[in-house]
Amino acid sequence: MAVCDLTPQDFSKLLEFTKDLARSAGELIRRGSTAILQEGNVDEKKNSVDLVTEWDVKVEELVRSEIAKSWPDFSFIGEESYSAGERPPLTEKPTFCVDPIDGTTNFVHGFPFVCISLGLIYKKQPVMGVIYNPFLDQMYYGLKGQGAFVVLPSSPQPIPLPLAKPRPLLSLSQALLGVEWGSDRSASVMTRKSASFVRLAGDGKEIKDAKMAHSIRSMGSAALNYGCVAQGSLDIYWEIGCWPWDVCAGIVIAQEAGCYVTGSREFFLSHRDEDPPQFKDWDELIWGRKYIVIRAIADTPTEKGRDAQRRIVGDFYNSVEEWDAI
Ligand code: LIP
Repeated sequence: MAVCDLTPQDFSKLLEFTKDLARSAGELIRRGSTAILQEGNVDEKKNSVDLVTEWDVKVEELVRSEIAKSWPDFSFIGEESYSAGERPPLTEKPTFCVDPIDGTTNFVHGFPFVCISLGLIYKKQPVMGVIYNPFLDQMYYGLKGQGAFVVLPSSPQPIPLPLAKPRPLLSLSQALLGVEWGSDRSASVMTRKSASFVRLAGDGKEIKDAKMAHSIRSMGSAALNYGCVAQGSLDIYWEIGCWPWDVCAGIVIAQEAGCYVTGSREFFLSHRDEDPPQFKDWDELIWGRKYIVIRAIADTPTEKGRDAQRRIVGDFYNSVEEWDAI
C-alpha cells in the first residue's frame, strides 16, 4: 500500500481498529479514574486550571503504541506528546490526531463527561473520528462520506446521527448553546467571554442586542460537545483555545451528521460560500484554535437548512467577541 493511497477497505479496517482501540483506552481511563479519585495525583500545565495526570500520558502511550503496531507508516499528533515538545509537521500522510483524555478537569473530579478522541487526518483533511466516553459507555463515530453514528448502552446497534429528523432553528433565541470556560482566565479574556455570554443569554429588552438563547451549557469536553451537536442535543458549540486533538474527530462526526463546521469569524466570513467538505484550508481551520459547529437544520419553505446554519453562525459571530488563544 502506498502510504497516501488508502482504499475504502483500509478505511473500514481503520474504523474497526479505532473503535476497538477506543474501548481498550476506555478501560484504562476508568482504571485511572479510580486511582485518581483515591490518590489525587494531578499536575498543572500552563496554570492551575490546565490539568494533566499520569493517566493522560499512559492512555496516549497505549494508543500510540497500538497504532504503531498496526499502522507503522502513519504519523501521530497527540496532546501529551505535543505538550512534551513534539512538533510533527502535518503532511499528506495519514495522521492520527488524539486527545487521550478530553475533559481532564472532569476526569479529576469524577464528573462523567470524559472521553478519548481519536481523529484521522488524511491528505490534510479530517476523515475519520471516534469519540468514546467510558463512564457513560457512549461511542460516537464517523467516516467521511459514510455517515456518523452513536452506540449507546441502551442500544448496541449503531444509531445514525442526528438522533431525530433535523428540526428548523429560526434564530439564536431558540438555541441551546455549548460554550466552555477554558484555561485562559486572564482579565482580558474573561471580560470578552463573559460579555459574549451576556449577549447570548441576556434579555434583549434590557441588554442591547442580547439574543436570550434558551440556555448555555458547559460540559467540559470539546469532543463531547461536537458529539452533542451531531446528535442534535445542542444547537451550537463555540470555543476559542482548543487544539486539533480536541476537535479533529468531532469535526468529521459533526459534518457527517449534517452539521456546519467552521472556524473563527474571519475564517467563517472568508469561506462562507464553500460547503465545508470542499475547504482548501483545512490546515488553517484545524490549527486555528477557534471553532464553531451548528447542528443540522431542516429546510423551511423560505430557507434551506444550510443557509439557516450560515445565517445563524453569522448572527452568533455578530454577538460575541473574539480574542487570541494562547
Ligand atoms: C479541554 C477541552 C475543554 C476545553 C479546554 C480543553 P483537555 O481539553 O475539551 O472543553 O474547555 O480548553 O481543551 O485539556 O481536557 O484535553
